[in-house]
Amino acid sequence: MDREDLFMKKFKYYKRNNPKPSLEQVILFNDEYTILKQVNNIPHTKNDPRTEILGLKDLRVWQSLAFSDHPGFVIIRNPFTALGQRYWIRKCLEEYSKSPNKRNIDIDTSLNDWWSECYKSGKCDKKFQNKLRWTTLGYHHNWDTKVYSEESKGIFPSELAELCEVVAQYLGYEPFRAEAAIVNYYHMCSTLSAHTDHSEVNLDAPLFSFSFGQSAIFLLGRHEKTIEPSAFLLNSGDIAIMSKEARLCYHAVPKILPATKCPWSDIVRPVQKSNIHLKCMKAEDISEMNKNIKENEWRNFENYIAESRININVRQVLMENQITL
Ligand SMILES: O=C(O)CCC(=O)C(=O)O
Repeated sequence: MDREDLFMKKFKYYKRNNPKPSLEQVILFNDEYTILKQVNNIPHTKNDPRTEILGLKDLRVWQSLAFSDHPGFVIIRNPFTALGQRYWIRKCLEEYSKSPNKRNIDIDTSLNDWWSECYKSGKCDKKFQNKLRWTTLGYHHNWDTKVYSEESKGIFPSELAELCEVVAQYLGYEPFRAEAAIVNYYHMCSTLSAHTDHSEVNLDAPLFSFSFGQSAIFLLGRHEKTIEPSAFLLNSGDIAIMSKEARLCYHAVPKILPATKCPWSDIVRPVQKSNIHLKCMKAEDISEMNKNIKENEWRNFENYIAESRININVRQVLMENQITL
């Protein structure tokens, strides 16, 4: 007898709308959670000088959770500032969505600037806006062959690589080189089916997954779909890391849920030039972060994220000493 696909069973359960699934078994990161499960807070006595310009809070207040049932899986609970959330949401919409990054909409259009095109007529073309489902950065993920190649590769955004470096250092996963990313754009009815991420040559390097906007139920299973997955609620700003034993586990997103908190709307404080110690930071980087304080600069992005979720999924492709594929 075939062994039951318990992953699919759970996926269908959380996906359904009528009747709505119970969220009783979903692992929520409220304060009671710490009593129920193992907490793995990494004490940091020193901040990293890059945090503020990357839109991150001081490392000393970050909260990371590890799970005894899922070794290698870690969640850092929203370490982003409100301004940082705005910065990364805007990057994904305005910049990472431009060609030559690859996008699902490339089949239908050759236009470079999807975000500007959405507002071409002066008001938002929602139908066109909702067509963007993914973009790929760095080594482009090949959805058919699942094989990366040197011939299909763009420049990986340096700020995103630096963000991953700070998170990797915090967790002690060094050295990590961000070389490929998928940015997923979810609407309220979107799902992502069960899969493993196994295209990378380097399957020891962790995978960093950043969530912004509306919340998601994230299912994490094991190496076979016959094992029942756990359901986690990912909220805006949460970073999920799949490392070690969890790196090759099945995972999926069966449901997007309305966010109960909108951390991108919390009080925004400007980044002060005097706080930035990084040698490579330029005045433009600070103003790029601070421009989203102005409501008129931020409004269109806020409207998008009020009904959407964005996930940035970053991988190292090559082995530590490898230069090309
Ligand atoms: O959206 C998510 O949280 C997961 C995305 C994912 O698994 C992927 O892009 O491979």
